[in-house]
Amino acid sequence: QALFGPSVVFVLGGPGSGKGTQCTKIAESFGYTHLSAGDLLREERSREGSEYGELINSYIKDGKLVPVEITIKLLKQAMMKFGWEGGRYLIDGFPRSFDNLGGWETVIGNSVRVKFVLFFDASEETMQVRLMERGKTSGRADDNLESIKKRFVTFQQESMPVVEHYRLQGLVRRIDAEQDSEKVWSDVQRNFGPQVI
Ligand code: UP5
Ligand code: MG
Repeated sequence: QALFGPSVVFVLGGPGSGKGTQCTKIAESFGYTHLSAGDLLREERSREGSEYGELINSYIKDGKLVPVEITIKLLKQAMMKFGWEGGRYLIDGFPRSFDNLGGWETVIGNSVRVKFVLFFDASEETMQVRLMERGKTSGRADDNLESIKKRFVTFQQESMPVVEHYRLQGLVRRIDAEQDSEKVWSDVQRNFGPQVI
């Protein structure tokens, strides 16, 4: 394990489980830099001159996982930009498949320490209601019923096995994400007290 490299907390959970909402709060309160893989992909999609724009757009709309090389490149670039040595990162929404995990291990491997995995657990019913509500104003290409259903399938088939992989390593801290935001936040905070940093 790297001595001075960055450390990361992976934040996983289904679409609309509240990852982004809680990561914003964690970043403010506990001095982490929040990197949402989805946000990085959406930025890259709209970046002038990006060679991946079209590709990213079609994967996101279909609720499929963008090829890991692209996601890793964006994550690594962001970590270099905000500071590699000693950086503390919340990586939101990655790794979401074994293929993602393999890419991480190949490119990043032991140069970054994975402290733990925060897992937001919520039912599809709850997540669907939240995403449909957000879809009224979000402008996100994937906040419609058809894409949401596809995102759920991808999450169950590809992402849950990664959560299970980390659970077997004793790295997963599960949060009941069905609760209202304030309650979720109070549970989340317990994982970032001085004793567990
Ligand atoms: N809300 C939040 N918490 C609430 C609570 N406790 N009670 C009531 N409402 C709550 O929250 C979603 C909505 O719910 C908001 O309106 C919020 O106010 C409300 P949010 O915090 O945004 O949830 P989050 O889990 O971040 O939902 P998000 O939609 O971002 O999850 P996804 O995982 O689907 O989206 P992401 O941006 O990570 O990925 C999008 C797509 O990018 C993927 O489907 C995939 O195609 C692609 N992608 C990759 O290919 N590879 C990657 O590594 C990452 C993404
Ligand atoms: Mg999000």
